[in-house]
This record gives sequence, structure tokens and C-alpha cells, in this order.
Amino acid sequence: NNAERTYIMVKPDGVQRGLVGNIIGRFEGRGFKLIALKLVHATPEHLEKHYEDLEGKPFFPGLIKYMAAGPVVAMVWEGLDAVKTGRAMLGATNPLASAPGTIRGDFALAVGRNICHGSDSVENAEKEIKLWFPEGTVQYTHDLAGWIFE
Ligand code: YYY
Ligand code: MG
Repeated sequence: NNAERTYIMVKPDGVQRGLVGNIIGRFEGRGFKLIALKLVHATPEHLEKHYEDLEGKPFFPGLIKYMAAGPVVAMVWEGLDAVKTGRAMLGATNPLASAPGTIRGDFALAVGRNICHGSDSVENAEKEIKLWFPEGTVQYTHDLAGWIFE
């Protein structure tokens, strides 16, 4: 599905470590279309909603504290098979198992500091997009020639 959308987030450690541009560049270069973007310091309540499926896990309190420790970059990317391809670009949840060439495989070591988030299903993507962008995404067409030649 060409218009499939996924929610991608640079976590607080990714922002602090100056990896925002690199991560955005990977999605741009792959051919995905950016349709929403903001820097936001989320509240623990908001993050508990984002991670509600993980409530009760032993790592949950630490995860919320980490995610609330600084701003994140919230993004929506659109394109062919965006959810599955986005996950492949992030790499495995535990960076020790992430292949080199993936974002986590190139920049992370610890599961609790794995620098990025990506939706794991189309259904969860739509849910996460609503949670982080209640104002909606931005509609525009890519029309490159007009931006290069006047
Ligand atoms: O979707 P993904 O981020 O790859 O993994 P999830 O299973 O949804 O877990 C969310 C988040 O929780 C993960 O990115 C790191 C953290 N976490 C952890 O700290 N320790 C674990 N054993 C599992 C997950
Ligand atoms: Mg997940």
C-alpha cells in the first residue's frame, strides 16, 4: 500500500546524541514522504498511553522515565509498506541483535537506550498517529521540478 503510514520517533537519547538528522535522512533517502514532524517533551501520562500494551512489564517504569527525560522527535512517514520497512530500518528491539546498517545496529547497544521507535502494525500506526498528532498530518504532493526550476 503506497499510502501506508507509520509513526517513527527519535527517542530522548537519539535527540541528545545528535542523531535526528541521520535518522530523518534515512527515511528521506529511502523514498518515504514526511507528512508530520514535531519536537515534543512528552509527559509520563502521554507516554503511558503510547506504551499501554506494555503496562505491567518489569521494564515499564524505567521505560516511561527514560522517554520523559527529554524531548523526542515525533514523525509520520508515508509510503510503500511503511510499517514493515520502517521496522526493518530501525533494527531489532535489542540493539545487540540489530544488524549493522540498521539505525539501532549502527548507533545503540542497550535495549533500554535504543534511540528510536517505529509502529509494529498498521493498526497501531494509526493509533499512535492519532495520539501524537491529534491535529492531523499535512497533505501535499511531491512535485520536484517546480522546486528546482522557476
Ligand atoms: O517495538 P519495539 O520498540 O522494538 O519494542 P517493544 O517490545 O514495543 O518495547 C518498547 C520499548 O521498551 C523498547 O524499544 C525498549 C523497551 N524495552 C526494554 O527496555 N526492555 C525490554 N526487555 C523490552 C523492551
Ligand atoms: Mg513496540
